[in-house]
Formats: sequence, C-alpha cells, structure tokens
Amino acid sequence: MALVISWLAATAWIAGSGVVVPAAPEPQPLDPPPVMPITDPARPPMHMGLGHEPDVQAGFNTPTVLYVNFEGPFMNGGCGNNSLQDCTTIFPNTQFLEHPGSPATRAAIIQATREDVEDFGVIVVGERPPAGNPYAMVVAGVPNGGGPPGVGGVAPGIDCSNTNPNITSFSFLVNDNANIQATVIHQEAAHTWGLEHVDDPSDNLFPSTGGASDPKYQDTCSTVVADVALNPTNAACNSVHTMFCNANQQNSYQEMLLLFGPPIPDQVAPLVTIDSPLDGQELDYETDFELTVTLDDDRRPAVLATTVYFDDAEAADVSLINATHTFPVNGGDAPMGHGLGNGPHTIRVDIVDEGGNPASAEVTFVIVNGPMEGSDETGADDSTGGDPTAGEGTGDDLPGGTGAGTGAATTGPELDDSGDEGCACRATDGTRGDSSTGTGPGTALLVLLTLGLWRRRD
Ligand SMILES: [Ca+2]
Ligand SMILES: [Ca+2]
Ligand SMILES: [Ca+2]
Ligand SMILES: [Zn+2]
Repeated sequence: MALVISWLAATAWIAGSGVVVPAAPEPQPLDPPPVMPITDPARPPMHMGLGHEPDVQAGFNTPTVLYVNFEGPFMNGGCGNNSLQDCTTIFPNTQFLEHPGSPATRAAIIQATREDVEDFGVIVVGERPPAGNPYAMVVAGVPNGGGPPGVGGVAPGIDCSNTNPNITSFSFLVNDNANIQATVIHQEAAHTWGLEHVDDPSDNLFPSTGGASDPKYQDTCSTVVADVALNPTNAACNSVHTMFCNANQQNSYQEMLLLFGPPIPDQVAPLVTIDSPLDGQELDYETDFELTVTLDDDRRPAVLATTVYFDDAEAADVSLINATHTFPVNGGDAPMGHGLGNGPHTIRVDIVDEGGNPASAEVTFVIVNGPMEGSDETGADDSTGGDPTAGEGTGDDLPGGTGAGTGAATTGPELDDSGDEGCACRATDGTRGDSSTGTGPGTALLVLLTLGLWRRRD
C-alpha cells in the first residue's frame, strides 16, 4: 500500500547539513514593503530527492497530512528536519512562540489551507497526526526573540518528488489574514514536496506576497523563477516538471495530483453531546440555565455547521469549532426570559462537519413552577416536540428563538449568535472564541484519521 515509505535514508542525509544563519538583516522600513519574499532568500534551499540523491523512491500517488503546528514547539537540532520529532536544521534548539490566534482564528487558517488542497490527497490538521501517518509540519509561529524580518517563511529544501514526506518548515506571518497565512503555509510545505517558485501571481508558489489574495495550485505551465524579480532559472526538479511541462516550467496542480492523488473523503461523522441541561432535568421557571454542547470531529480543528432547536423551532444556526460551547438561557417571562410553559421541552442540536457528515443530539428537560401550563408533565420522556394544544394566550408556546420576523407571539430562548469569525460561542472559560476543552473521544477519532488515509487502489 501507499503508506509504505522509505524516507529513512533521506532523513539521515538531511541530518548534519546545517544552514548558515545569515548576517543581521537590513533595517526595515516603517511600512512593510508591498512585495515581501514568502520564502527567506537568505536561506537558499537544499536540493534533494529525485535527481539529487541516489536510490531515492519518488513519493507519487501517496496521500499525506499537512500539520500546521500552532503550539509554539521547541525545535530540536542535530536530527535533520524530521517533522515527526520537531527537528530543524534552520532553527536548531530554538523555542518557538505559540501562534497568537484564537482557536477560531486558527480554524479559519486551517480552512483556508484546506481549500487549496481540496482536489488532492492531503489532509490538513492543526494537531499532531497519530503515529503512522506521514506528515509535513509547518510551524506557524516565530522563534522566541523574533523571526527573520521581511520574509514570510522558510523551508529547508526542495525535495523533488517528495521522497521524504516528513519535513519541517516555517511560516512567520502569524497576524495576517487567513489566506495569506495559508499561502505561506502551502508554499513552505510545497517546497518540501518538490515544488519551486513560479512566475504566476495566482499560484501558491509565487515567490512574494504581491500576488493574488487567494492563490491556488494552478493547472498551467509556469516558468520557474529564481527570485522575487521573477528571473527565470534552471529548475531543481525538472525530473518531475517535465512530466507535464517543458524543462524549467512547473504545473503546480498536476504535480500535487501526481504526488498525493485525489482527495481522501471525510467519511467520519462528527460528534455532538448536550452536556446541560441533563435529559429529564427539572428546571425552575425563574432560574437561568445554560445550554452546553460539546462538538468534535476526526479532522481538527473542525468548523461545524450547527443548528439548535427548542421544541423543533430553530433557535440558532451558527458555525462552531470543535470545543465545548455554552449558551446562557434566562429564566422567567419573555422577552427577557425563556417564557416556556410548564412541562417537557426538547433541545436538539444538529451538526454537519466540513465533509457533509451529520450528527445530532437531543435532550428533554422539564419546566416547573411557571405561570403557564405547557405540555403534559408526565410525558417528559416521550412527548417531546411540543404540543400544539398547549399554551394559552398566544396560541403558541413553541419557542421562536432569535429569528427575525417571529413576531410577538413566540418568545423562546434566545441564543447568542453574535460571535465573531463565525464562532458564535461563549466558552466554558468565559472567553469568546473559546478554547478546546480537550475532552471528547480524541484517541478513537485519531485512529480513524489514520484509517482515513488508507485508500483503495485498483
Ligand atoms: Ca518532502
Ligand atoms: Ca489559497
Ligand atoms: Ca469528519
Ligand atoms: Zn518559497
């Protein structure tokens, strides 16, 4: 199968080939230059892989993982550029700073990164893949003390035909928008996959930030260039480029497809649990309570389309990341409180992961000591979904949620969906944008991620 990879020889070769740290950079202008090199020109990449090393095996049609490391790792020296062991020849024995972005910001960066490989067998994640997976690691962060000024990132080498899938590279632009960060992440990873700079501004391999706002791997033959001035050069990986183009040209899209094959579909459903209220819990009418849900998926971070229903009426339709999210619900009379009638009520949470896989959870709780008689209290476990005959006055006691135009008749629980970055959530630690709790079936899901890499070949 495809995951049998002989990269040990290449890793040993990389080890010990130190990269000279450049002299102090020139003073930087106050305003960032309009054109910034994405890959540090002061650290020219090694040429390795097919055509440069004997007895290497081209990594064609082999799915891989791109791991964006936001955690601020300590990078080891003396062990090559092995991503599996946080090794680098560029910043040996160096502590990196954690990426400053919130979990929601990081998820947005991962989403932008995923979009660029939706046609290829590359799974993009923001947490370390389980053992057994090949992965390129891009450290999204700067070294303690600051990164090289005026450059977007750096990779240790151009690995023609990706003979070694486990190479570390770096992206320093931690405060730019998600597409720019995704571009740098892709370009540095792509160098370790054997792709070189080209002159197409809409390609992820364009050497400066002066290109398109959302570049892709373009399906066209572009000239391989030496620098941000776009001077043509002799390509290092003509052994691969000439499978699609003339020498010294590169078709980024076709090379990505050749290297990794078609996409690995996400066929693992996400998970959702309603942590509070508890199923069957009695809630005093006047008492505030919290709706707490925990979401997870096998490909993390995940952005999950989430719809919350109170008694089958939609109360919120938001995008949430995998984490525990809490929505406060006020007790008492509407419009400030939920205004629910006495008796059982249901909450259902439907989610869909980025691959379109659904999941759902539901609880029934019971309102007591309220002024309004609702549906039958004795049916707490089975008469969910609201009783059309229940309620009085308005003729409809189904919570209407926050939807515009619900009118005065319905005043159900209002869920805060005003969050930024598509993450309408208040985390259990009280911060918006929240943080993952680390709970949930992580180990089992990671095993599934491993299995997801296996692809039948005919
Ligand atoms: Ca490689
Ligand atoms: Ca892009
Ligand atoms: Ca999934
Ligand atoms: Zn580059």
